[in-house]
Amino acid sequence: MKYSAINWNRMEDDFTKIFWDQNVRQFWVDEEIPLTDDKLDYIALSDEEKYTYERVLGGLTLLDTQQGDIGIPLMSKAINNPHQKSVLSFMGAMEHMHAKSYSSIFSTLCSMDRIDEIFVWIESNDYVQKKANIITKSYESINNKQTLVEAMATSVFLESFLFYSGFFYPLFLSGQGKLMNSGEIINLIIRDEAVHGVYVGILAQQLFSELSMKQQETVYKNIINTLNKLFDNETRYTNDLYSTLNLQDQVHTFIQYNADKAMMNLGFNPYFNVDESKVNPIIINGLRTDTKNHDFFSTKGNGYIKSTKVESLKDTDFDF
Ligand code: MN3
Ligand code: MN3
Repeated sequence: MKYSAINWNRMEDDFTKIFWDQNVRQFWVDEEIPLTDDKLDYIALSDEEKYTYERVLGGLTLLDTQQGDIGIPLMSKAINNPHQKSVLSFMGAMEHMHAKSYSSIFSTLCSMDRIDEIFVWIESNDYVQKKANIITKSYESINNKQTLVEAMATSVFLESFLFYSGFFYPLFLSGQGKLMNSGEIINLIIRDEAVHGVYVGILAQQLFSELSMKQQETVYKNIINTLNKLFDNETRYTNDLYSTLNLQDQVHTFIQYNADKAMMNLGFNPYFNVDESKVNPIIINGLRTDTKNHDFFSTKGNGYIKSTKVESLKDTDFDF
């Protein structure tokens, strides 16, 4: 057996180098974003708002932990292309950065006792646990090309759909000028997840096209089945988290909108057919990270001033 080294001068596909570059350009570190200004906003929140904000970030922490620990390594192990493995590993490191950044927010806003309560809640909430279970099972079932495509679809659901039930609340608050610095971290994470969802989606589409018609039918059916299972659970999760604030209906619409995006990242038709006009404009506006990253002089939504060249993701970055 011969061991081969990665050669970046001989690429095996025509898109992975673009994604490597994009991931590197977007690199950021949570500690470089000042968060202390959010403290006063947090204190002014009602008990219900504080509770929801903390649980929402707790749920997001679990998803990032899983994606970094289990999802990305298992997908990477199952593919052979060395450059694709590199991009996945880079993305995996960022998942750990995301997970850590929520802890930075917690340590700025909450007492140690409150932080401990969040992590106890993560382990005791049935919906969060069920979601983690569905995702982990999908990754652990990888044993051939079909199950790899299915796991990659689950991964895209995580990146492009499931995160958004959590992103909703920080976007909702920062859209009203509250907790803007934490909102900046959320924006950086959203920018990363957008690239992750597109990249894993492309890998899944390539493998899917190599399957026979019959295999494709089965795989598609399994993917839709997973989507429905995750959506059903996500509906219960958002009812549980958001109904005290009466935001659950808005969140349902928003996650359907994002589930459609996930389906499109996988090269499939939208499933729920919820377009942008149905989503609260505050949230849609908050998703647009492009207007903030170049303005280093404003204090609004601009905590991040690392000297690495920061460029927003454009649709044209993904024209091949
Ligand atoms: Mn992440
Ligand atoms: Mn990700």
